[in-house]
Amino acid sequence: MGQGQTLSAFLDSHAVDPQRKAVAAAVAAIAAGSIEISELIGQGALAGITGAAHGGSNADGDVQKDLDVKADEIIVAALKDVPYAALASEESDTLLDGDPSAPISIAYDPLDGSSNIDTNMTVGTIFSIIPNQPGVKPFTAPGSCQIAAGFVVYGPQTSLVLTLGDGVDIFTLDRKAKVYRLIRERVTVPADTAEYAINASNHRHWEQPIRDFVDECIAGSDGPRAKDFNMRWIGSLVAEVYRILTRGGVFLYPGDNRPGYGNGRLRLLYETHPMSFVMEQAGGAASTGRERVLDLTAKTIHQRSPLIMGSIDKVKRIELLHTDPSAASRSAPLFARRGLFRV
Ligand code: AFP
Repeated sequence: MGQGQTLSAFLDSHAVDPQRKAVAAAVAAIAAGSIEISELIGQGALAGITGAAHGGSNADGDVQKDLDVKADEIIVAALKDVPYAALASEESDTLLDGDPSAPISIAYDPLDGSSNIDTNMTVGTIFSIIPNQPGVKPFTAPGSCQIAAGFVVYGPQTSLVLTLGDGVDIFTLDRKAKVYRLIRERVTVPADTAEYAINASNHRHWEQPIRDFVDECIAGSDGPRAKDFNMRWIGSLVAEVYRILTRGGVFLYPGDNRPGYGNGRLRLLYETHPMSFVMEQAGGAASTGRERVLDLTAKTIHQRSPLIMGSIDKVKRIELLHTDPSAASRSAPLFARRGLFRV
């Protein structure tokens, strides 16, 4: 492989047996569909894309935006010649059946982060490819059974992050040639960094271990971690993951005590499974706080799961706070030492 190599050449080198040929065809098809989605997003209102509600809602009750539905149509059309047994889409209540004897099935979120479209922010397409076993119901295996996964980030560049089970590679769209070209090979998550991403407005809804971790970060060099941290929250999973692959850190969307958020907001089959596979393949970790996300098996297509992923040291710290609450340094109240609010 070399920098600048096209995605199709990269995939050709992978396609050495029927299942891998099907994986290569699926990735190439999703990539082709993503080029069309990228152009639509880039045109925005000029192409009638405004992020406005489409009038429908998905299985989880999320209001569907015009581009959610259009992106799903594009991906389904792109996959028409790919040998899949079933498709699971965020935008569809039920599975889309294909050829039961096909070697793979695919779960995907055609447009993640769609609430950001009208604000001209980064969105993406996420996909997970699993082996199909004739006679076995699709999507009933743990996430560790995935054979490929990745996502497209529609940002300043349109880039495809891909794992075929042997590391993570990143391709950027060459808009003139309309092909993806390899820009980063065997990507690894930087280990020790000081950045965390969480929707801090939910602080009062979190379980104690999450509060403990975030409060430690906020305490910074005045607290038990003795170092300052930085925070990001983009509201678009693909952008958070791409940043972590670039400069490390940790992303948290935990379960919380809001009604319906006991397992967080993200969906297992087409968000947390694929992102966890990518993160582990890049030398990071992905957990619910109590267990490895890739050990989870979906009971329903749109099942949610907590997601805590990124640099291993941060994920392990958060898991420790779940298993050993005494590891928390709650004894040092946030402002006591500085006397900032000393009474
Ligand atoms: P939308 O697709 O509805 O915009 O949700 C995006 C998302 O699933 C994920 O991409 C973000 O990380 C997360 O939701 C943001 O959730 P909050 O809006 O609760 O912060």
